[in-house]
Amino acid sequence: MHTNISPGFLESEMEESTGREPLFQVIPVPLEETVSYGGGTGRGPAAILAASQQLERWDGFSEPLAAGIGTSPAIDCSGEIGVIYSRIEEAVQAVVDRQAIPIVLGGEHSVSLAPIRVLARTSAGPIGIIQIDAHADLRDSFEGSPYSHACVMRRALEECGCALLQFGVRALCREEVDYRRDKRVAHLDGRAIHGMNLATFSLPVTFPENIYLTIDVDGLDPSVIGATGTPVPGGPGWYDTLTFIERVVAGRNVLGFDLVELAPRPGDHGSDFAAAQLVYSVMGIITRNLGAVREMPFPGLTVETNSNNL
Ligand SMILES: [Mn+2]
Repeated sequence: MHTNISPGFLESEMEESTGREPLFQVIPVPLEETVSYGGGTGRGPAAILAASQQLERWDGFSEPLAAGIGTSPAIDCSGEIGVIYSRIEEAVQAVVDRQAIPIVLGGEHSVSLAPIRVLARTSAGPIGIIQIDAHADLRDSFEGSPYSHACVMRRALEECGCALLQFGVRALCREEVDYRRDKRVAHLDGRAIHGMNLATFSLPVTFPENIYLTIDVDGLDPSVIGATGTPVPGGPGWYDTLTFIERVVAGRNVLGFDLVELAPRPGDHGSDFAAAQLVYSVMGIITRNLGAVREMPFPGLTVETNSNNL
């Protein structure tokens, strides 16, 4: 049953079907169940899809949509969390089966466990998770639920045996600090990133080749995306985040990614648009890493040297 009344991602710019299967498949998951502070994440996917209509095809380097972007009907998020996970896993599995890249739009961060389960199960080797987040999400249980958004990375580590690198974390509880130390979870926290030249960052050579990227929008500084349930000051900015993603993706295989926790609020189109742009920019980074599209950087600030105009 088709229940998705939102437009497809960047549908306004998609041309007639080329007969080729799209490389990217967007799966909207409007889950809002365990959010602890401000609500509204259930409206995140629709807001991102709406904002994506305003994106330019050109992302600054290439036209990622040339690789094809499909959008699935929104996942039914009614019922028990286990049933919801099954529905998400089924949708993700269908994308993986045709060797495309699933992109899950949350919804609260709990949704990430479903694509991680599928990819950990189907990947040839271990997968490494790159988590951009203000929070560690490593609690064993939160407000009575082991499937709370505050526990999602703990579940991914324990259920799926993934490696993990956290980026931008700056709000932790003692339990999480201890767990990170005991499990030797790699992390570049908000304070460490400040003033760091991320262009020289490289993942440890031992980090898995197959990676999954999970972007909690509260990972970025609230001045970039403020529309989220639990904003925390001191996060990485726009270009720091993109540079970091370029560096971790380089030479690796991105199996899928998600963007979660956007909680749209009246009058703040900027947050919705930044979230849509971030999704599209990550598509661009992936396609260029694959060599799937022609790369042609902006000329930058080069001054035109036509002497007739001087
Ligand atoms: Mn999170």
